[in-house]
Amino acid sequence: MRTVCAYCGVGCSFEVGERLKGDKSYPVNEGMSCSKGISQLESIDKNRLLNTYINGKIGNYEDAINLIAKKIRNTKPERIGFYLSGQMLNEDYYVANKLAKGFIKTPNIDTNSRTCMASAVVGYKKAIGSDYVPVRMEDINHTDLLILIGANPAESHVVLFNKIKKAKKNGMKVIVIDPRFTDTAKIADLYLPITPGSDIDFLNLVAIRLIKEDLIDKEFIKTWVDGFDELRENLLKLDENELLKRSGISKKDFEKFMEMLKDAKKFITAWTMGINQSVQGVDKNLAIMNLHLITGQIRKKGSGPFSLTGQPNAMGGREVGGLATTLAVHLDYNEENKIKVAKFWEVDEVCNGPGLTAFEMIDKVDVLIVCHTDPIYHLPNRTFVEEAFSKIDLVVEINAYNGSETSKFAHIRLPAAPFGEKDGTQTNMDRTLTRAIKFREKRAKQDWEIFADLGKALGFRGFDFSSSEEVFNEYKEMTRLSPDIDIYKADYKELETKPFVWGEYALKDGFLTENKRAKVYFVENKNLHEMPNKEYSFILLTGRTRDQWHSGSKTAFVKSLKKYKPLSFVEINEVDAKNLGIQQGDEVKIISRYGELKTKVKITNIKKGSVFIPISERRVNFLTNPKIDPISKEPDYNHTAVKVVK
Ligand SMILES: Nc1nc2c(c(=O)[nH]1)N[C@H]1C(S)=C(S)[C@@H](COP(=O)(O)OP(=O)(O)OC[C@H]3O[C@@H](n4cnc5c(=O)[nH]c(N)nc54)[C@H](O)[C@@H]3O)O[C@H]1N2
Ligand SMILES: Nc1nc2c(c(=O)[nH]1)N[C@H]1C(S)=C(S)[C@@H](COP(=O)(O)OP(=O)(O)OC[C@H]3O[C@@H](n4cnc5c(=O)[nH]c(N)nc54)[C@H](O)[C@@H]3O)O[C@H]1N2
Ligand code: SF4
Ligand SMILES: [Mo]
Repeated sequence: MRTVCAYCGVGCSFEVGERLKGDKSYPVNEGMSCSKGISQLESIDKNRLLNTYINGKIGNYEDAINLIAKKIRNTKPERIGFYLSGQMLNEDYYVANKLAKGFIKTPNIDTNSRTCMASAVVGYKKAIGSDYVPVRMEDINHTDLLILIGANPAESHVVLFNKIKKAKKNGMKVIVIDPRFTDTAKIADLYLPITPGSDIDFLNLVAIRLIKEDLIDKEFIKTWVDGFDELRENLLKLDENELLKRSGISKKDFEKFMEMLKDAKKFITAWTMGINQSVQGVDKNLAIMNLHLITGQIRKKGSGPFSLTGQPNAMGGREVGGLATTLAVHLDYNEENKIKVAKFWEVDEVCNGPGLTAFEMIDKVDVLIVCHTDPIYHLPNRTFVEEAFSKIDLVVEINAYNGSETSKFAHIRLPAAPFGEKDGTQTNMDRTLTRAIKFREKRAKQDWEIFADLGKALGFRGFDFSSSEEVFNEYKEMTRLSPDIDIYKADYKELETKPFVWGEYALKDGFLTENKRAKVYFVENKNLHEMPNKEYSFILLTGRTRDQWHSGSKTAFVKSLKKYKPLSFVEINEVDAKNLGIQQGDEVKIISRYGELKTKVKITNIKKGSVFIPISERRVNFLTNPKIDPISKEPDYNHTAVKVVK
């Protein structure tokens, strides 16, 4: 028996026995795995939510579904919201999306991927015409240089990191650009300690040098790229010294970077939350794409801009249509698409969209259904989020485990079947579709079954699915409507043993825009994020540790993982600590304009003026600021001004 990991976007396959083991026959992980991935047998039964709760008391599941249906009937569609998760399977996403957009007719269905990948989604759409990741993990075996900017795969994508180390042995060079000297930085050929928030300055400076030194691919630009003259003209107006100064990188290090870039015949740039989670997240993505488009480093093996997906099925969620900004299967909202989708779902019409995104919807709905995610924990500026939740008439939480922060605000709580007890498909970071296989008796309904029950209770047709396979088959048929997703070619049974990669030839005849050409955009660092000042003199960064998964609803209960990093600490630079009279292990208060928390000091090589708190510290978002990117609506979790008080 085998199944796919329910944690990160690498999407490792496991052999299931007494223990979970990396599946040797599977091309993505070739037998590799990580500590938290294989710990999932140990956590599966710990702290499970197994009862339905109605207003805090154990209740009956059918009663709860009927109560929700009644409230939905009495609420205007635009006041109803669905808050989903990049950890749901495609089948779960599909039924929820169909129910919301096709039948209840609310476009307010968004996902925690908004807090994660939204800036990359918009970046890809603007630059190459579609939310399409044009690089695969195996490309690192065919490149000369991997630039990791704002990503820490040593902790966040462990098996990919192992692949990186292997490729490095075969000659690939690695550059890491991060304000923290991370575990990833330890293997880098070059590490650039960038000032938080200044990535666009750095990337623009690189672009200027490439143009000035004639290292661009003019033929490629002529054939395939729009917007270059404007980009060039604007870039050349910028002051190189100023850009370098703002990036916080030394002249010597920068020149080393340029040398390595020049030496590389092919390069890949990979990024994650250090880029996406920003009030200028889209622009940061575009600045990366610019480099690849002006050098022609895209659409060929071993090159390209590679957004590393965080959650196991954030990609799948984007494909199905779980973002408020798309309708379904990569179709945006327009009349033609709405008619197509309505016809497919056999309804007169679908909802009008786009809908409210994650952070926007919480104070604008009367009914909110939260599934497989914990927004009270994960949204920024938690005091505001708690206030907004407490004003919603009906909050429904669907969770497999007890004790989420959101559960404290839920009027109805429904138990769900977790990893191991459910069946379906998920898409990893490089478009690989894999089967999640149920390998034990289920103790609750799978997420999609709950949405289907709600659909039936509301009297809608089209929710009589008898298995995940049936849902998958309907979904895969729907991808025939898609401009680029060819999942209709996949077979559910076959996926059990053999993954399917969609869109392998999507860029064969050009980019995914109407004129087949990509586009470059001039972007500038407008310093829109919170800046340090005299009072709040540090920038707070937040992120992952290797052995914990977000809020720790599963990993925090695993004994074997306790020997690693603690759930809560704050990293601070040695010099900053000394100036504040703080020592290793001291308890300090971290205070922002929004809230505060106490934790213990860990002295590290983090850039001076920055501190870092892992998100396994569940209270972290009492500190974070409410700024979001104006286009992608992704929060700026990484750049909040704070003070550190002993
Ligand atoms: N162990 C573990 N793995 C996970 C997860 C988990 O919870 N635990 N979660 C998964 C998910 S959902 C995601 S989204 C991914 C995230 O994966 P990553 O993005 O790799 O992880 P993070 O630690 O959030 O942030 C990456 C780095 O960005 C840096 N950074 C912060 N600000 C800036 C900046 O302004 N510029 C630059 N260049 N860098 C900056 C931080 O110092 C940090 O080292 O991980 C996935 N994998
Ligand atoms: N400060 C700060 N905040 C952040 C981030 C950051 O870097 N810094 N990162 C953001 C990002 S990228 C992400 S992805 C989010 C992640 O934030 P969340 O999605 O809120 O984090 P998780 O702990 O993964 O929540 C998953 C929930 O699903 C439940 N669950 C597990 N299995 C199942 C199942 O099969 N069915 C159902 N229904 N429930 C299940 C778990 O018990 C848990 O409560 O956090 C965001 N928030
Ligand atoms: S690397 Fe990611 S997918 Fe692989 S076992 Fe670890 S958490 Fe799971
Ligand atoms: Mo994420």
